[in-house]
Amino acid sequence: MELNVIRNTDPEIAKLVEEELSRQQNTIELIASENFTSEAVMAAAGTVLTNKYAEGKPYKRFYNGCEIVDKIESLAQERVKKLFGVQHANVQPHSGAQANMAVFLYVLKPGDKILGMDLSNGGHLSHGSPVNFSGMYFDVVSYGVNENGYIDYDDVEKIAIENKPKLIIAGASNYPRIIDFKRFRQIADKVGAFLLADIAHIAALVATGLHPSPVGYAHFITTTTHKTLRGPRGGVIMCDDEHALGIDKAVFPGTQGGPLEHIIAAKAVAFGEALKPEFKEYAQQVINNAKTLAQTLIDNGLDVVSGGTDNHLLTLDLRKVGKTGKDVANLLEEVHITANKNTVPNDPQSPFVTSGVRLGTAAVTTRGFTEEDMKIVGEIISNVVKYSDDETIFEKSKRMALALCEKYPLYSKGEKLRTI
Ligand code: DSN
Repeated sequence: MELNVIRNTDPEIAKLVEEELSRQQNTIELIASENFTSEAVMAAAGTVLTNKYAEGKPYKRFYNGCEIVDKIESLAQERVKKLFGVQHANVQPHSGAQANMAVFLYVLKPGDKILGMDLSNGGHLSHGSPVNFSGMYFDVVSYGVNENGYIDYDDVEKIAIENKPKLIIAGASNYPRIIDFKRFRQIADKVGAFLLADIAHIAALVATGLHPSPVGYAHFITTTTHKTLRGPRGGVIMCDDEHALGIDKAVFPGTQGGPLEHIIAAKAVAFGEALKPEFKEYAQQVINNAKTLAQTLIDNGLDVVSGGTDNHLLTLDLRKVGKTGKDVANLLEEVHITANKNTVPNDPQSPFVTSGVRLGTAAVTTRGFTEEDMKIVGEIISNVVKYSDDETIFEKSKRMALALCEKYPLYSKGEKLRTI
């Protein structure tokens, strides 16, 4: 990372950026929605493109001087269309929540009914949570998971038939199993609903064929670009040509002003990286690492929601050991592991305390971690959960975590960081 320019003009901010780099370097990052971009993606995000206003879309802008950013945004569109095999893509949404907001604006009127996954069962804020615009402006019904931690599609169908939503949302922030988009479409067709697939978490797995694609089933697909997909922070909406105009208008002028062309350039770089065959190896390793981590925790006598994982994440269920997600996430931070507390299905604790910790492997896999490393990570987590009062074990856990951080340096120090 090139910090000299900032250092010369704003040492205060430069120092804090350095501190954050050091925190990332010395932490095993298991927050399931985070990743480490390549240096090329990061560099693209820090270019002169940040100076350009480009309201509108490529070759149909409201301001002059857009001939270069037109080419950049078109390239980003073409690459993401190829990556997912879709007819149309809008790469302007600033985030996943804004991508969802634009889809809602296009298909819904205030007060219309939507059916999404309940936040406490693994859904996302923007899928109808009462504290989000989606829960305030629309009439929300929710589905969850059964006692085994799986989506019960018969139950989703029953709720849909009873409530006749105008939009059904398939997708989650914390669901470790394969999502059956075909079944969701059958349910949507039965009640005349549109289907939105929010693949923010599993985007890289879908792009590489390691998770079934919603293309051909969902009317709209939204994703973020910064989770498994390993791009800059941002969102994308994909759909068939018949909805292209409506979706584009819902993004601008419907919900956003000028697009962030520097971020769009970084998205284009990330899509280019994801189109390379090596990216599939990365995505497969993400899954292998998550499975190994889940199995190591289970072998150590701990519970994992749904008994394992098919994708990049899993949730440790702490009810049996009588600890809270909040406490364990804080303990993990002390031993250089970052993860977030998360509710488990039917959680007796509040969302501020929770009985679970969500663990994801996208970031550590970028760093180079393999199954052998994940076994060590699983041992550290198990020790922290089971023997948090034992000073010797706790200190040993810290040393083990730091040794892994040393083994896989980040960015300019890190030859092992996967850049493709
Ligand atoms: N907050 C993100 C996550 O952690 O899953 C989703 O937007």
